[in-house]
Amino acid sequence: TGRGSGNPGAQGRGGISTEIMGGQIEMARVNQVQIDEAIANFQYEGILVEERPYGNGHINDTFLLTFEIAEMGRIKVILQRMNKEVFTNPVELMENVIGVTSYLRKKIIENGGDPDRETLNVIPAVDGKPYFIDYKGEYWRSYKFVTDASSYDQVEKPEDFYQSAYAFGNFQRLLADYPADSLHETIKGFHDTKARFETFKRAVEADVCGRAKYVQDEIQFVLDHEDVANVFGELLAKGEIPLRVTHNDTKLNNVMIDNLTGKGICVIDLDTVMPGLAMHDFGDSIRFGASTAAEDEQDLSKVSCDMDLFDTYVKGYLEGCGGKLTNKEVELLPMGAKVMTFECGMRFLTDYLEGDHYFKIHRENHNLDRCRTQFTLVKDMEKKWDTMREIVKKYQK
Ligand code: ADP
Ligand code: GN1
Ligand code: MG
Repeated sequence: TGRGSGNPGAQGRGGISTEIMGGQIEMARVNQVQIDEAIANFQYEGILVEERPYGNGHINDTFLLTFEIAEMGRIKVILQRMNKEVFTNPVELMENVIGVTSYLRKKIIENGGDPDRETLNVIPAVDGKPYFIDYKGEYWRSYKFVTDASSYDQVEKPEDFYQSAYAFGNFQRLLADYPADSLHETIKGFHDTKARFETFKRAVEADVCGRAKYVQDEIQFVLDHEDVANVFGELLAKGEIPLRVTHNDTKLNNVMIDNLTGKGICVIDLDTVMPGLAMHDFGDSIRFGASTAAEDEQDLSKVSCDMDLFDTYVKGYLEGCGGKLTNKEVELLPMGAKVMTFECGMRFLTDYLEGDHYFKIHRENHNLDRCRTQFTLVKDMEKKWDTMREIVKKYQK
C-alpha cells in the first residue's frame, strides 16, 4: 500500500484552531502522521491513490480513501478518527457497532438484500480488531464505502425525505428483537433532556467564556421551556411509553440514498444506537430535514418547519416502523419534534457557552447560529401545533 496524491486539506475539518476561537478544550486536529499510521494498520488491499476529508458530520473526523486494485479497479473506503471527547469508551462503542451490523447483515440476507450496501461493514485492523489505536492514543475505524449512494444535508426532493423516514423507521423495526441489554450506553443520558437542561443551567452559571451576556434572550428561551425538557422523562417514569432500540441521531445525512433507485438504502452513523424513544428518532429527523433552511442559517426569516415535509416524514416513518408504534407513541410524534429541536438548540447554546468543545465549528459563533435556527423552529412548531397534530391523526390507524 502506498500513499497517493498528497492531500493538503487532510488536517481535519475542525478547521479553526484553538487560538482563533479562544476555546479551551477543543480536540487536537488530526495530523498527517496519524492518518498515515491508521492507513497502514487496516486490512486494505491495493495502492492508495486518493485520500481526502469527507462529509459534514459534527463529531468524527471522516476521510475517504481510494485504492487501486489490479483487475478490480478502484475501491473506496471510509476511515474515521473517533471523537474520544464525545465517545469516552470507543471499544464498547465498536462492540455495539459490530453487534448491530452483524445482526442487520443476517436480516438483510434473509430478506434478499445486499448486505454490502444496506448496512455498514466494518473493515478490521491488521490485528483483527475493529479499531486501531494510533501513537497518540486516538481510536480509528474503517467502513466499506456505500457505493453509488448519496447523503444530503438538506432535502432536495421530498421523495428523498420520505425515503429517509422509511429507512429510519425500518431500521428500528429490524432491530425490534435485538437484545437491548447487550448494548452499551455510548453517551450517558444522550437524550435525557431534563439532565441536559440541568447541564445547560450549570454552563450559564459557570459562564467560563464570559459569553452569557451576549445571549440573554436565548438563555431566557430555554428557561421558559423547562416543561418541554421534562415531558418524556415523566411519561417514561409512569410507564406510558416504551424504550426501543433506536438510532438516536437521525439526521438526513446519516442515511444513504441510492443514486439510481432513489431508495433509502443504508442507515449510517451507528455510534448512538441505544435503547431510546421512537419520538426522539422521529423528532431529530424533523428538526433537521423538515426545516426550510440549513441548520446553521444566519437569516432566521428563512427558517421554518415545512408542514408538507412534516407530512411526508410522518407517512414514511410510520410505514417504515411497520405499524409497530403504540397509539400513544404516534400521538406524541409532534412532541418528539419539539423536544428534539429544543434539546438540540439547548446543546448548541451550552457548547457556545462552554467554548465550542463538543460540536465541530467552522466559523465564529457557529454554535450560536445553530442554536438560533433550532429555537426559531421550536417557535414555529408552537404556532403550527394543531396542524402537526392533525397530520399525525390522519396517518393514525
Ligand atoms: P459524524 O458522526 O461525524 O456525523 P458519520 O459517520 O455520520 O460521522 O460520517 C460523516 C459523513 O461521511 C456521513 O454523513 C456520510 O456522508 C459519509 N459516510 C460515512 N460513512 C460512510 C460510508 N460507509 N459510505 C459512504 N459514506 C459514508
Ligand atoms: C451530531 O454526528 P452528527 O453530525 O451526525 C450529534 C447529534 C446532533 C447533531 C446536530 C453524537 O450529529 O446528536 O443532533 O450533531 N451527534 C452526537 O447536527 O452528539
Ligand atoms: Mg453523521
